[in-house]
Amino acid sequence: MLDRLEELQREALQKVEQASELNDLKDVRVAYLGKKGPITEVLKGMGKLSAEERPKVGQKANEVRDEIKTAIEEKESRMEKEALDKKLKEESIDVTLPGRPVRRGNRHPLTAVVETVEDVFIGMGFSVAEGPEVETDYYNFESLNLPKDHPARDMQDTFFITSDLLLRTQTSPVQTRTMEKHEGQGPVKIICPGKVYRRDEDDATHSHQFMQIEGLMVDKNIRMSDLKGVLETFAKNYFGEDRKIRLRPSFFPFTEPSAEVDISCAICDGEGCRTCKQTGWIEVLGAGMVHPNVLKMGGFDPEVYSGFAFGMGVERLAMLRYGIDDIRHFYTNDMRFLSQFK
Ligand code: 2NM
Repeated sequence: MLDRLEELQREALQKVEQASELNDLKDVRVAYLGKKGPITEVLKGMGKLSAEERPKVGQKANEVRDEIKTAIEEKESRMEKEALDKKLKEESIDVTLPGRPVRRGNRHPLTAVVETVEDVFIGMGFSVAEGPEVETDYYNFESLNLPKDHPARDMQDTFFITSDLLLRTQTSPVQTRTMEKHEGQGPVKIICPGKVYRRDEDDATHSHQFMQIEGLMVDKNIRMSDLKGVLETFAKNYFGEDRKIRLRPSFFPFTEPSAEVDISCAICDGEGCRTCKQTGWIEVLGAGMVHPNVLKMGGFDPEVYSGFAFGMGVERLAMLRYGIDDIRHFYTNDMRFLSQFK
């Protein structure tokens, strides 16, 4: 019987050795240590043994059972540990890996230009004023000294919503609205950036929707030289320290006198090139002294107050700054274009 027990032990330990999964060990446990297993059988048959043999066989059977049990438990815990190690390794995260870069957007080039121009004028003490894009005939035309029969009011040029409501054709109505708020008390120093609308055929240089920045300064003793100084400071800040400006006589219904303002070409430094059409100058602004009628309608006494105003196209500023040849690029939302302005 002792031999039989040793044989069982060898057999069981070998099977433990060969077990490749936890289920195999379970089988070994049931087969050798279970109630119907061979060791239990041996113990049951002990009654037939002599008093001398009985304790020896009993002791051996207990030893064999303990050895098998220990072997199973050791292997079990080893396998469990291996399974856990494997899982941890497979599911581990390398926290030292560099992150996936977040795609960074950028401002639209027109927004960038507006903000740059705003900074220049804020630096000279101006505030930024905004107003509605849907305007009344009064604010868009009447208050700006554009009489009823003026060609700019033509259906050809203006998007009318009703006979009295329209999409503003300039940002000047914001300036009348701001003057009204000041109730005849200076100073007024504002710039008005924003979208404006005109019934144009779209081409490389025209769009039915575009952006303008207009400026207005009203106070006592404002003169043409103040306008020149402010615009020269703008030209130098926006286009470069070496820029010069020149004023040519012109006409606008809301200013008198009026001028076209040229800035010396930043590309050829005034020598003449393709961009300035060999003139050395680039036309960038319209400007003038605010017409007395406009001051009056804004609530200011033209005998006491005077002012200057100016206006410029944002697309044109952006096209000159970045060398863009077609205005339609600004509105087609092509990422190949837009992502170049980071
Ligand atoms: C321009 C050119 C000249 C202008 C005039 C006014 C106002 F409201 F004071 F009458 N705002 N903007 C003005 C003057 C605009 O744009 C080319």
